[in-house]
Amino acid sequence: MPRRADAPGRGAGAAALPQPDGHWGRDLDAGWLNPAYVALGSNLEDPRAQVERAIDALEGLPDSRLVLRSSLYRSRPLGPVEQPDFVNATAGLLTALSPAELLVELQSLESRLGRERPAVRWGPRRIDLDLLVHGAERRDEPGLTLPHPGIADRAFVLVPLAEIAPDLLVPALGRVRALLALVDDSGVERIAP
Ligand code: A4P
Ligand code: MG
Repeated sequence: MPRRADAPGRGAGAAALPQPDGHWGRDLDAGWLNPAYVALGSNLEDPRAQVERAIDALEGLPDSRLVLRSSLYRSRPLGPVEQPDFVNATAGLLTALSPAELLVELQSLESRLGRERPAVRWGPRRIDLDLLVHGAERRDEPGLTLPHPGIADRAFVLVPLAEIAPDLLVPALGRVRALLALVDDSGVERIAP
């Protein structure tokens, strides 16, 4: 079950975040908030602890609130590199940060959590934080593509995302539950609430 980030262990209902149809509401401190979704992955040095630590750290992002956190999932590695299984999860935020500002914050969090750039593309890593969706944003710029280009064919993203936001409309792609129905999710297994 998806969990409200401020109430670990309690079910929260599926679609607690608004659809990405633009600005959502005004927050007294932070200004206008957009829903944003983040994918987390690790397959080095106690991956489960790495992902849990990273989700906890999302609570501290500036001008943002962590609203939803998925369960943790073990997944078979995707890609050409032989490497250990991953632990994956997703989180839902409400944020006043722009997409570029949020990506900078996620990358700085990766560094603080000890991420080193993998020696090979798609290689093993201690922690990876990808920005999946930011409101209704669509962009393809050096350094930032939205929605994240890997969403539609990655069961290790769609399974945890469908847990917290099955009705989320991923810009230009469709609803999460429909995208999930199109992928083979047999290599993704829930391991912790
Ligand atoms: N970038 C562009 N758009 C975005 C975005 N929306 N979110 C740029 C995050 N980053 C974005 O990312 C490389 C560059 O992508 C950055 O410079 C950023 O500006 P990175 O995190 O530095 O490097 P990476 O993660 O090694 O590369 P890449 O291509 O993002 O790898 P992926 O796609 O993250 O795949 N198998 C399983 N089961 N589970 C996994 O989590 N992960 C990977 C890595 C491979 N296989 C996996 C998993
Ligand atoms: Mg990445």
